[in-house]
Amino acid sequence: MDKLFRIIDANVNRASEGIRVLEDLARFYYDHKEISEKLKKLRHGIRKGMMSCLPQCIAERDSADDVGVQTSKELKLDDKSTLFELITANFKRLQEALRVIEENLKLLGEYEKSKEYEDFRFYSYAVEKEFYRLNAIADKRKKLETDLYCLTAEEYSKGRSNLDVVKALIKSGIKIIQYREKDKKLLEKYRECTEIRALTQTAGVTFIVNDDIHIAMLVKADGVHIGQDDLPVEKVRELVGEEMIIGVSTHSPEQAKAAIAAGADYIGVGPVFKTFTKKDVCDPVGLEYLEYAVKNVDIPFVAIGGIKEHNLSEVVSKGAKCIAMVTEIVGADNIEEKIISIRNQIRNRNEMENKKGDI
Ligand code: 3NM
Repeated sequence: MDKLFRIIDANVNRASEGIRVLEDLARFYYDHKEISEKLKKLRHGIRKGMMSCLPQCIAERDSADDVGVQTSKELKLDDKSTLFELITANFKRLQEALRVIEENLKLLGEYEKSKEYEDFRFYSYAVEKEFYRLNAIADKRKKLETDLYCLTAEEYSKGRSNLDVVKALIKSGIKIIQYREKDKKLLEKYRECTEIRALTQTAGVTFIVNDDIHIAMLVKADGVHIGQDDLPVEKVRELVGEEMIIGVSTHSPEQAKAAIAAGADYIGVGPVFKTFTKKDVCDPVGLEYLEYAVKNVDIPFVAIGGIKEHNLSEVVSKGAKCIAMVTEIVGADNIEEKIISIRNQIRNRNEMENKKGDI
């Protein structure tokens, strides 16, 4: 029976090492204090629970003659290429090790202790779920990193189709495109979104569908954007899952707080200026709400509403990192030239603001 301590020893080490990998990811990669603390406590609990039998464990340890080492080296089953794989492998390592400890403790007559390890295992399942959410949020944030967010609006596109506009946007290097089309039939919207998804997928462009959650899901868009009168964010999350981006239009600090608390991945902040593109939107909230967002909103947000080349610098100098524009871009004679010009302005204005900050 002493050999069982050899198994327990190997699995306490296996579990602790697995947790270490995860703990350091939470701490240094995701900067997530809470999850990193939970893992640390779990690691200590697993080690501490075995302190009483540590002498037997050490006595039975014989890593030099471990018959599994060579096989592990040869098989290369532990190769990983994504963070997701790394996270999954280490949670599985942890949970499998805990199960082995549990079973062996039972054989050693340590039933109560085995139940403690069962609790650790169940706790690890809960932390695993939180960790995946963290990973999904990081992936979504990456997809939202850009300076210019473009939306379709065929009625203002100077006779060009939504698809033509999308092609021009992609060619110009736009990284986020939202399909927004209020007046078309569902089937037509679905068909257009299917084509846009294919184009954006190939180009590595983030694709977001306005309002129509079912279309976003069917075409496997990266996200869906909803307004204040649409389904509650929590319910949309239930439908679309953790991986899909949910954006919410907000027009006041209260709406921003509510959207963030409900789990929005980004918010629209606007309308900054008067706009005729969104028919049922409130009066402009001016730059005041944008200033609030810059100071207080800690998820990505996009400034939107009436933003044109001539007033762009005001928005950028207030600190907006991502600007959404509809008519200024889809209605331009030459979309590519327009985008180059807008981006130059954003860059120049940001450089100016940074220099001011350095003085
Ligand atoms: N959402 P343009 S304003 C789609 O404030 C949209 O939530 C807004 O169009 C909001 O750039 C708006 O042509 C329309 O003014 C923006």
